[in-house]
Amino acid sequence: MNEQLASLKEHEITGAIVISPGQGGLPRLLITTPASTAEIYLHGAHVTTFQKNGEPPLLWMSAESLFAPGKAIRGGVPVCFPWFGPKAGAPAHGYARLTEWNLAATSAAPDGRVTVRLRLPENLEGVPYTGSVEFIVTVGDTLTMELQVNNHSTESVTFEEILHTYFTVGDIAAISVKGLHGVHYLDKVGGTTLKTDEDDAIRFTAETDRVYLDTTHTVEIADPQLRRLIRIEKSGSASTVVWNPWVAKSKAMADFGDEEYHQMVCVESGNVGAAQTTLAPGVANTLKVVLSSRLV
Ligand code: TA6
Repeated sequence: MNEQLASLKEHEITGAIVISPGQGGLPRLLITTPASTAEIYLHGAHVTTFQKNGEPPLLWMSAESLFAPGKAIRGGVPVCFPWFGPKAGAPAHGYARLTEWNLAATSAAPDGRVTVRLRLPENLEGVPYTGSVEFIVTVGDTLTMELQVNNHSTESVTFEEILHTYFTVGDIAAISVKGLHGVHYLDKVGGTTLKTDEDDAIRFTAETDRVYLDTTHTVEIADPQLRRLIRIEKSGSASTVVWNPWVAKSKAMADFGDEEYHQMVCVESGNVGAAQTTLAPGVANTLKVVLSSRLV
């Protein structure tokens, strides 16, 4: 066993957490609770799987995803930090999802819920950001994720952040996404246009890429085919992004199957664009998302 894996093994918890090489040989935590199972890779602090007992997987993963250093994992919950979207001469959605995070702590509560605390290495080469960034994942009947940024430098720091969550759906053409009625959004398909969501729910008939502005709303995904209602609650977040690549964009992504768009939708929670966060020295903030679901 290599040295890294040996030191990681100290964080295993009998019956709750097993740490072993996952896809691509990347270190992976396999989590089992009385209510669910989950997988977290140190690469990108990436939650790739969350599934409640008796339900289909809640998180969607592409069968074409790469699992390699310096490459993003396609699906699950990419942690996009300290920027969102493309950036000249830098990786899209920031470097956090391309970096191997440190495993800081693991714990199991008496009720079986498992908590994993991951820490982004500081002073990364060429990274214009100093501060501590931790990602805390709690697995149980629900999936709770908290991205905590603490500016312990002497300068203000400004960043974007989003948990770019991919959800499994039975058929994208049959689902509806509720909770954003009346909210302004930037429509990013064919340029960027400011619009207002006048519909009672979002339904999908084409590529959809929307950045909803100044919203703290809880969002629900109603899935008639899987007979499931998914609920996305958040705090410390003013932005919600809704995305499905549809046909052309699916074909254009090497790590995304041409027909996979039928079974996924992204509902992402964070602070992007004009909602970017500025922390004064010594100040911290937390982006928190709680995912729950029930069969209906
Ligand atoms: O959040 C939606 C989005 O910004 C889309 O525009 C699309 O680029 C998607 O993220 C996926 O980005 P990625 O870099 O992971 O391929």
